[in-house]
Amino acid sequence: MNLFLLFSLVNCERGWNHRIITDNAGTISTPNFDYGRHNYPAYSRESWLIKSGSPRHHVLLQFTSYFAIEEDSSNCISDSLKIYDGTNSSSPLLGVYCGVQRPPSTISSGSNLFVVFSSDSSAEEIGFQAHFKGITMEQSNINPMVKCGEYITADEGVFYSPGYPNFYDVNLICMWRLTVNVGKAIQLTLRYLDIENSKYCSRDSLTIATVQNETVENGLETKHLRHLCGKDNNHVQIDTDSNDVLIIFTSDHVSSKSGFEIYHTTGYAQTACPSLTKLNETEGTIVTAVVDDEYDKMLHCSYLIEADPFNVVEIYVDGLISSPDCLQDNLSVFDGDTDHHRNIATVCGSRTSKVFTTTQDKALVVWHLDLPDSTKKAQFTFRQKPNPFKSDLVEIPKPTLSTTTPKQTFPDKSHVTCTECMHNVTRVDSNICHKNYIFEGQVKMPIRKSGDLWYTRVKVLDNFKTGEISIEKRDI
Ligand SMILES: [Ca+2]
Ligand SMILES: [Ca+2]
Repeated sequence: MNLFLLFSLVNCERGWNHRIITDNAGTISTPNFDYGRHNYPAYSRESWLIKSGSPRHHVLLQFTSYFAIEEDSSNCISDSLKIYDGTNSSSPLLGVYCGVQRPPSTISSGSNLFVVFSSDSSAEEIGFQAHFKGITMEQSNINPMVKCGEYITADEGVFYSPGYPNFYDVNLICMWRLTVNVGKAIQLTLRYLDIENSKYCSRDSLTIATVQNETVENGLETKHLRHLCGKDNNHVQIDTDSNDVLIIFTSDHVSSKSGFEIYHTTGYAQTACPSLTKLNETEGTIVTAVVDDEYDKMLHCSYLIEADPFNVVEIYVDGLISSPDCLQDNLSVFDGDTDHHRNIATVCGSRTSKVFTTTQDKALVVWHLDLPDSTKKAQFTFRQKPNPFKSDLVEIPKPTLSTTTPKQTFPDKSHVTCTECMHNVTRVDSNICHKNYIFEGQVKMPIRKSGDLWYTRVKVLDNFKTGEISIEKRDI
């Protein structure tokens, strides 16, 4: 009995087994998976972050027929498989699964899919096995008998679930990507919706998401607006703030309904650019949004350039056309990540060939137009370069001895106790890299000389960031 208790306790404390998978294709399965011959253990804590590694590739996850997870009467509380559309469990939930009905093929709207499996203390089953691979939107249609999904660039139109108004097929993944001109925002009206209903829309679902960002580093990033199933004929209107929208319809291998009809049109966006675009590449060129003459809203686009910690940012404005009045239109560069930092420059009119450099590893560039029109635009190039004021070695002032203190000589010993302590109280903040430490310090001697090395101790009186400091100066 004691032995059993001890064993349970150890298992209870088992941590999460988290994996990040960047392979283009592969297989995941529950612990001990053996094609039905073994069950997963109690207290399993497994997660997989599957990354397609490319903004063009979505993650497709397809389950084999070996699927059994303890089923309970309260929505998979005991043991469960959860699939999230993103990088972690804060991302939108696509489904929660237990029992013996295997999940539908699942696709990420962006470049990442997060899969979590957990089991409780009793009643284990054979678990699951699923194959994953990175696929493009063109490859996403997994049912060769059904044509579905397409790129749409028209400002207005209608599209339907396959076979509408007849029942849609089983085993579908259909993706529509609607892209219109910058400055416009896509509006959707769900004229008809009848999709097999399930908790969390885990079986059949319609997902509507906007494309937020496409970078080599982070892949395709999306934001869910809706994850729908069930019946709704109220002509729900969804006003996105984006000119780039993804709509994904998936169905599992049983039970169909008559699907959906979506009308799409465009309005003008509140702003023709995202409120904040983050840029962390080594260098790049940005051309701000060009709007058409009908666009009549204020334009305010912010670009945050994040350099490596030992770099600063150089910004080269080589194309600017705006009103000559900087109060109406301007391009502003700030020495930090917000507009509360020092304003390095504000330019307007027709200017070329201006170079600005930050003193920090972040720069904020803001492009503001009170009255945009199609002639106004800005172009700038950013580039990271080493911070000339920053190195691994922290410089401190050479200690000076007060005239009342006799000059010390250091015996040839590794440890020296000065007969008379030397003190040098000084502010050292101007000699310390601001990024790492913000403090006022009191440099306290004694200094110990060992070979060419001098050491000093710093007592931090008032620091704003936690951490320790050790100061070393060579070759004094
Ligand atoms: Ca269980
Ligand atoms: Ca279904």
